[in-house]
Amino acid sequence: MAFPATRLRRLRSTAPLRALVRETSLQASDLILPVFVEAGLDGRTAIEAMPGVERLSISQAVEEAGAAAALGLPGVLLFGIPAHKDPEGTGAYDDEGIVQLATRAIKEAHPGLLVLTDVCLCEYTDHGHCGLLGPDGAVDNDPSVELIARTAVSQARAGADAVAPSDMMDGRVQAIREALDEEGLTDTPIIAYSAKFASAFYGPFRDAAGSAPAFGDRRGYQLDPANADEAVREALQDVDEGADMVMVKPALPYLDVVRAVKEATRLPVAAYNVSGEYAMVKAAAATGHLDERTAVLEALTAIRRAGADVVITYHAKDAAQWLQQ
Ligand code: PB1
Repeated sequence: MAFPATRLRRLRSTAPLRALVRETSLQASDLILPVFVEAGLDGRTAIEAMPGVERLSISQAVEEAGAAAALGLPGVLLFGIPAHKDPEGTGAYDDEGIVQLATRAIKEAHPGLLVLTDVCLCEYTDHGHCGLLGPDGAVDNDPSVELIARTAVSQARAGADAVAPSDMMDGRVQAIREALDEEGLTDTPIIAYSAKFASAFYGPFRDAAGSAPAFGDRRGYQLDPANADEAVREALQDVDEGADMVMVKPALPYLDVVRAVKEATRLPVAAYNVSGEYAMVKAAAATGHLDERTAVLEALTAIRRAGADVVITYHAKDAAQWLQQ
C-alpha cells in the first residue's frame, strides 16, 4: 500500500515503539577493552594521543581488569611493552615476559574475566616490524611464523583464554594451532586478525607501544586498504587454517569488509575500533564538535550492525557505563 496508508514513521513515533523494532543491540557484553601493560612501570602513564588510555604496571592492569569486569565487560586484550627490545623480539615468547606475567596476575585476581593476548613481535622488536627481518630488510615470513607460534604457546601456557595473532604472516594460524595442540592446549581458541589493513589509523597505538616500524612500512604484510576481496580471502584462509574467530581491523573505515567477512565465514567476527578512530572522536569531543556519548554509541552500534559480534574498543569502559544509564 502506498502513502498515506503506509506511513513508515508510525514505528518511529514513540521511544517504546522504536525500541520494539530496533534491529541492532549494543551491550557491554559485546565489548573488549584493550590494555597496555608495561614492564618496569610503577603505576600508570598517560598516552597523550589517547585521552583516558594509559600504559599500566601489572598491578594497575589487574585493577583495570577488575574495573572492566565490574562494568560487565567480558574481557581485556593485552598488549605488552617490554623493558628490552631486540631484533628477534625475544620478549614476546619469554615465559616470564610482561604479557605472560600480567595474564597470570589478572587470571588469578579475576578468573571469570577473559584475557585475550595479542600475538605479534612489533612491540618487542627494536626495528618495530611484526616479524623477523631477512637479509634484504623485508619481514621474513616463515622464520617469523615460528616465533609467532612460540609466542602464542607461551601466552596460552600463562593462562590466556584466547590468542590473537596480529602479525599478518602467511600460515601463522595453522602454525599456532599445531603448536598449541602439540602442547596439549587444544582448547585455546585463536582469534585471528585476518583482515588487518595497512592503516594510517594505528598512529596513536604505535606511539603508545613504541611499535612504529623503524624504517619502511607494513604494506608488505598488512592489507591494501583498497582490497575488500583480498580481505575475504584472508579470512577464509584463516578459517581453513583453524581460526575460531576472525577479525577486521580497523573498524569504521571498513564496515563493508566486516559485512563481507561475516557473510563469507559465518564465524564469530570481531572488529577492532583502533587507536586513531578513538583519538578522532576524543579530539572532536574535546573541541565541542561532537557529543562524545552519542557519537561513540552510534559508532559502536554501526560496527555491530555491519556484522561484528565483538567490538574491541578503547571506548569499552565509557560505553559500558553509558549503556547502564
Ligand atoms: O589500536 C590500534 O591502533 C591497534 C594497532 C595494532 C595492534 N594490534 C597494530 C598496529 C600496527 O600495525 O602497528 C599492531 C600490530 N601488531
